[in-house]
Amino acid sequence: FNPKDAKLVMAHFYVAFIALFIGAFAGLFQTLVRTGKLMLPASINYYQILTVHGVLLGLVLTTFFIIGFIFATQSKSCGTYSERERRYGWIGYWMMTIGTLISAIFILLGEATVLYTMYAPMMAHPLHYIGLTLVVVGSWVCGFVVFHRHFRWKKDNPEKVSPLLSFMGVSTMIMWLIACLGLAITVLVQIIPWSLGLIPTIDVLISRTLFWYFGHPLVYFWLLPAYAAWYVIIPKVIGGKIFSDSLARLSYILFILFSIPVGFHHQLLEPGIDPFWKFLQVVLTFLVVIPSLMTAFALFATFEIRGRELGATGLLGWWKKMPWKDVRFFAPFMGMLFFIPGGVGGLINASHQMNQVVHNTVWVTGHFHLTVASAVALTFFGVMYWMVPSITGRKLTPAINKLGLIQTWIWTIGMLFMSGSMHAAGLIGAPRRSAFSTYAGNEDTLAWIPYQIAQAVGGSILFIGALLVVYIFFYLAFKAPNGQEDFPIAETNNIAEPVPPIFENFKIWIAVCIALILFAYTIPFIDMIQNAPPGSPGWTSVIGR
Ligand code: HAS
Repeated sequence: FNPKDAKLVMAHFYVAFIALFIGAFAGLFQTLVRTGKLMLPASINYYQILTVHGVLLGLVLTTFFIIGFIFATQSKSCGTYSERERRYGWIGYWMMTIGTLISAIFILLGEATVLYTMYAPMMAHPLHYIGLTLVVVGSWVCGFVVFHRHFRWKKDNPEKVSPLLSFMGVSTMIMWLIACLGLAITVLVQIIPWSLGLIPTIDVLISRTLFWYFGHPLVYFWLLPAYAAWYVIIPKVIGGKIFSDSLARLSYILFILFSIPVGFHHQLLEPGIDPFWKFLQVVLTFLVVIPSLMTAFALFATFEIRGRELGATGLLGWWKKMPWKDVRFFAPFMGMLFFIPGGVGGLINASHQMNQVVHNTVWVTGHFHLTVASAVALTFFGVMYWMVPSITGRKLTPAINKLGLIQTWIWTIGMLFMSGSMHAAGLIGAPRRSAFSTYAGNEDTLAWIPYQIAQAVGGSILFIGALLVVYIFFYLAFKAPNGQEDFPIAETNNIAEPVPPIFENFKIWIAVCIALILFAYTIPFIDMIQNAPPGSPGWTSVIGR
């Protein structure tokens, strides 16, 4: 692996794992506060640590790890970056790092206690938003590096199908860029002028709608790199092949198309949006489930084909043939298992009537701890265990492999307790995003307490899991013995259909994606602007209605 590319990748991973270390402390304190047994010192506010937790783990850890991962897999599959591409990679990295530091300072000063979702009506110090803008713009610069490397490869190999991992990196970044437009508009046009005092108020509905236009694809920005590992890395780790290159590409194309025009499923209970458009976006939400079902199908097929090669029989005979003692397989596999209830929870959330039961309860927190904090996080850990030694010229020793297996079990057990009790408490009405309160000894509230204690037990176990993975990361980066570690990239099964050339034509998919966005959002936005209540003229003064 090219050492200069390795340096760039590792720089991203250092920030990601430092974010995990600090974010995990904030998570532990949150679960303890919610039991009612721990009081934070008066100088620290519950929402401040909730913001630290959400921003560091949901935004910083993920974005830095994902960009490092895409750089590494692209450098390996397309060949190393040119000096110029690498220079831009570093520019993007420093923009993101400086942006993170600025935002972190204002969160720690208590000037930006607005949670990771940061939409109006809560307001932070303008520099917090400017810091986050730098993070996003830095990630775009990195995105352009990924595009450039991909199309340079295409130019050098005009007749060939592009490497699958690079295709996946490009698809992820296309979706990310289009999604970020919503965030950029609300932050630059509404929120920053408002927080600077240039405009007195802003339209909260428009701000939230623009945020969720971005917020839902954000979750697929987290998911798609994990899917890349499931489709391309895991088959190699188990000694098999990719079930179908075309199927994998098609599922990424479907994510480009359907990830974005679905933001209303986060706003189903919000007034001011016509039910027809909510219904339409719920239908589109169910369409974005299809590529995940395709992924599940492809994974089962991969496991079964490999199992049969090794002599397995029957429907689930493959189970006995998998390399359970190899953390590179075991950690992502546990992530896959978590994603089954996580996905089912998503379907429940997206169903309009059921959303009324779960919205704004701690059920939703349980849902995203199964998806991003389990399926995605365990896959990232599984990748880190081999990627760090592989690109830095070290070895994943048997002892560290074993420690990784223990870490995966700790995370799994902690999450079962924490997320399980979050789901249960949510169904009996426990709100999300709230510090401990018995609401003056209300009976319903008292029923939540045992679940909140179970959450704290799970949260404490998870905290140990987080410390362990951070330790393993730094050990692998600095202390593990020198050697060679495999960079596992699977080949495609030769019985699979060849990739249709249209799959590589991103222009078509971007055009369809934009058409779908315009269809799903134009009339609702016209409605919102026309029906903006008097007193929400921040929007008016900017647009000049
Ligand atoms: Fe979600 C809220 C709907 C997926 C994250 N979601 C959130 C929030 C986050 C989040 C962070 O409709 C909270 C935002 C906030 O702060 O307010 N979500 C969905 C749907 C899906 C979905 C329909 N979410 C995700 C993923 C996330 C994520 C992925 C992060 C990575 N979500 C919602 C809705 C809300 C929501 C509403 C708003 C709720 C509210 O009211 O506020 C779908 O994409 C899920 C599809 C997934 C599947 C599972 C496929 C299974 C696979 C594994 C196969 C396993 C194998 C191993 C092969 C259908 C691929 C098996 C081996 C054996 C032996 C069995």
